[in-house]
Amino acid sequence: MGTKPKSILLLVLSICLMGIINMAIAWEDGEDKLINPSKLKPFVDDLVDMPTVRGYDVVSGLPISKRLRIGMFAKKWKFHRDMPATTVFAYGTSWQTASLPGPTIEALHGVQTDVTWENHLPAEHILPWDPTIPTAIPRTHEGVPTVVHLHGAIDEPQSDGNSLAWFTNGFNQTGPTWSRRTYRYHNHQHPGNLWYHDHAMGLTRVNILAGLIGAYIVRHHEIEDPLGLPSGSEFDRPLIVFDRSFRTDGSIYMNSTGNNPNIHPQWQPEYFGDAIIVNGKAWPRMTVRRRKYRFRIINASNARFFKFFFTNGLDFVHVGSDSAYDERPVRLKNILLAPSEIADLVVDFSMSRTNHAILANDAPYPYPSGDPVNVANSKVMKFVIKNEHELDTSRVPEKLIKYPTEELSAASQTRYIAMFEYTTPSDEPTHLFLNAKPYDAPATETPKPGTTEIWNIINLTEDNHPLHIHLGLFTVIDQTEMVDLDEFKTCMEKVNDAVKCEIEKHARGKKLEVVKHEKGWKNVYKMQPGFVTKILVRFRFIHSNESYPFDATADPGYVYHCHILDHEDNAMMRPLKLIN
Ligand SMILES: [Cu+2]
Repeated sequence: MGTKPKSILLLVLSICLMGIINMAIAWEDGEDKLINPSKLKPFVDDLVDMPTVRGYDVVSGLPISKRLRIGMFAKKWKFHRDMPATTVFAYGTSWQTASLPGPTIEALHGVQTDVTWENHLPAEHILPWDPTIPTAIPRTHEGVPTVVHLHGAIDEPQSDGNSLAWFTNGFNQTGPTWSRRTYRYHNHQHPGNLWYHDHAMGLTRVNILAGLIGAYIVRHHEIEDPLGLPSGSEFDRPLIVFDRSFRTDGSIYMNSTGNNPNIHPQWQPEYFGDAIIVNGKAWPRMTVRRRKYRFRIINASNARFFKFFFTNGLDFVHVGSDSAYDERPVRLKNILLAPSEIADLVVDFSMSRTNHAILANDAPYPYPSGDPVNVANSKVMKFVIKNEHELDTSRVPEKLIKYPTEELSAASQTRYIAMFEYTTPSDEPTHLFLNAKPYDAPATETPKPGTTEIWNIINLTEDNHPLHIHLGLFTVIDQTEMVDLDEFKTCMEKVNDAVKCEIEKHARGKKLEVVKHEKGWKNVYKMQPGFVTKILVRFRFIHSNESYPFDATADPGYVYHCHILDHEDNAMMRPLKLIN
């Protein structure tokens, strides 16, 4: 007797408490109830390692090529201890093993990896879709179009993941440039860091936001082992970082109303989320030993730049940028990473005077003149450093890898690439173009295989755009501010010809120095607003200086684009068609 009223009281109390907790972690955004990220406790989930898949077999001690089957699956994923599970799209060798990010593919230089990318996704997308931007639309309006691009790969056009080579579940429906089920990755290129991700026309921002990303490493043991860098799965790890917002039911939140809904019902110029996710966990923690670790950090955000630093002052030693090693290591206090850029870093925790280090971020968003970071998105992850000192035989050598360089005078062609943003009279962006041309206008960038070209990227917008070129790698020569920008812009809007608009007369403002750790070979670079950035693009291998062993002129060709995914989709992307 008497226990009944007590248990009712407990029930009422707990309902009240749950209501208070719910109010504390939820906030309203129109119809959507969102999780307030500043109320989620950071550093409570352990960092997760993605499964590893070897892109080669070993027979009698020798590596031989291998064919992998990697699927895309809808499944539930737990981003944070205190959040309900989230439906995501994930890559994996099976539904059970699919992960976010997908498995890390380990490839060997000189050993071919074939991958059959299979779409097992449901009929409907989990995120909003905007049919008014240039986008893949299946005939039956059923299925999620996908296609996989291996970012940083030097391979034939048919395996490059052309945006219009998309396919739906079971290859049921395919895009106009689709040609094959199995992609061939030769791995003839220099060792380094790549990543695979979706690239479907007009859907890249939502397919990647849903989770279709993964790391791919090309290793070359004869060249890399003597460097002595931290190695093995414990001390050499990819960290894939991105930002997301969630509803209280755990689902990924993306605003389904555009900033100009009369023109584009859904499309927004930039997606930002406040929860920072590393290897699929929100603000994870990792216990490390007092020694050196190598982290291959990939920024897989749609639009967020990260400026990473350690709150306890620990240094980064930068050893590679994007897919290529630096010539020499560079010691840094912070590192700025645009969407899709990769930083290959060594961190020596034996130098830490504290027993923990928080990896933090202070890049405004949009970059560089947007909002400052807040409590939630200024934190990335926490390293808990063990006390015991230990013998660490790994090292950072004085010299890493030097690739053949080239004089500007060797360039066979000079091109001008202008970045345009278009807005309504009230200054709301409607779309962005490269060279004022839509994606489906005939290719104007048509280099010859084996050559080197100078590209001048003219940023006429107010934001920094990370420009990514497929196939070719480049070095950044210089960045020069434009003077009398309005006059030049007015001319460009009328004539759209940088030479006729006297670019040389305008490109004579202050110069920005290319920072030491970004002087090597890159495949994406941050194009400063109001500046002309001169790059030297090489359409042959950087390590051997040899031309490609495959037909780079084949259809459907390649692309180059802004890697802010919301820009790329609408439609800051142009064909790159090699010709003989
Ligand atoms: Cu952009």
